[in-house]
Amino acid sequence: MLASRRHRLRHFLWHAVRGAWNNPQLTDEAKAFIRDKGWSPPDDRAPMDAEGRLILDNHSGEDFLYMHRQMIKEVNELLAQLGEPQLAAWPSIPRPADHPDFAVPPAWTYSDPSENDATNTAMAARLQRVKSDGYFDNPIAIWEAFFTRPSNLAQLSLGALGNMLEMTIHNNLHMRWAREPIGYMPSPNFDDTRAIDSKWDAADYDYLGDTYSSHVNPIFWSLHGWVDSCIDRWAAANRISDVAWVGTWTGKLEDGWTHGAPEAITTAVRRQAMGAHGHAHGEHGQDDTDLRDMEAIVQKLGSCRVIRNFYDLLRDPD
Ligand SMILES: [Cu+2]
Repeated sequence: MLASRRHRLRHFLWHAVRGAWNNPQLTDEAKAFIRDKGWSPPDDRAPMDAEGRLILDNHSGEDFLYMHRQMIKEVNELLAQLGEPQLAAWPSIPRPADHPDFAVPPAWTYSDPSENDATNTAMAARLQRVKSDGYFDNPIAIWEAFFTRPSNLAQLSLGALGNMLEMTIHNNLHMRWAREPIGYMPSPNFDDTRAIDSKWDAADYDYLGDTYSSHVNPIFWSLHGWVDSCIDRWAAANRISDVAWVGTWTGKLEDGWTHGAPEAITTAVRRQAMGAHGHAHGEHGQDDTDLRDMEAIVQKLGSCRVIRNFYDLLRDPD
């Protein structure tokens, strides 16, 4: 169900829009286009400023925590309806060789045909490092200790915590547990003239390094379960029983959705999961204006070359 094009596009676009919103390369025309389609973040709330520095006081980190909490909640609801067990969060980040189920997949020879040789070589080396045992000790275990210490949590707003988590431990956990993908989906930054090819909608495209596919991978839910538990630790450290969320952006609210109960998974995806076996009727039979709109926004962002993904951190120098 999570492999549907609709759900992939929602997750991809949610990350892409907010990640690009303050990028100077994103033109006013592109922003107006996105706004017009109902996909702009409220109050221009984005995690980074025009220089790429984290903004810690605008509640955008709450959006990150809230949106993924919503995804977890909805998948758990679906699983309950299907009589399947609930998602299980990592209680702590798995240590090297500790959990056979959560062994770190081996590094591979990174070879994205859209990149040059030097970049691929550098990305392969970075991948080796992120996946090494030493990388668990430093920085992962240090980040984990920092983010779970109540005295630290009592000094951070929830939005600051969300942004810091996302850009440090979370992004790197995605790449540490990523397995060699079935192929490299061309970033719309390179190929903005065509819609994302439907071959990337196949269930085995579950690469943790790409927001188009990461949520199709079971590790995503373990990892995000740990991230989600940080909300509860933060609330406990601050003696808050009911979080007063400000950042609750989950993407465009489709018709019939309410602000009180936004949905990260569309009703169409739900219907598909619950409905008839065999063909995914939800994606064809009904109105797919939302799909076409999302595809158009992806191309617009790509034309400005502003889409970033988890794998992009392999490109960043240490
Ligand atoms: Cu996500």
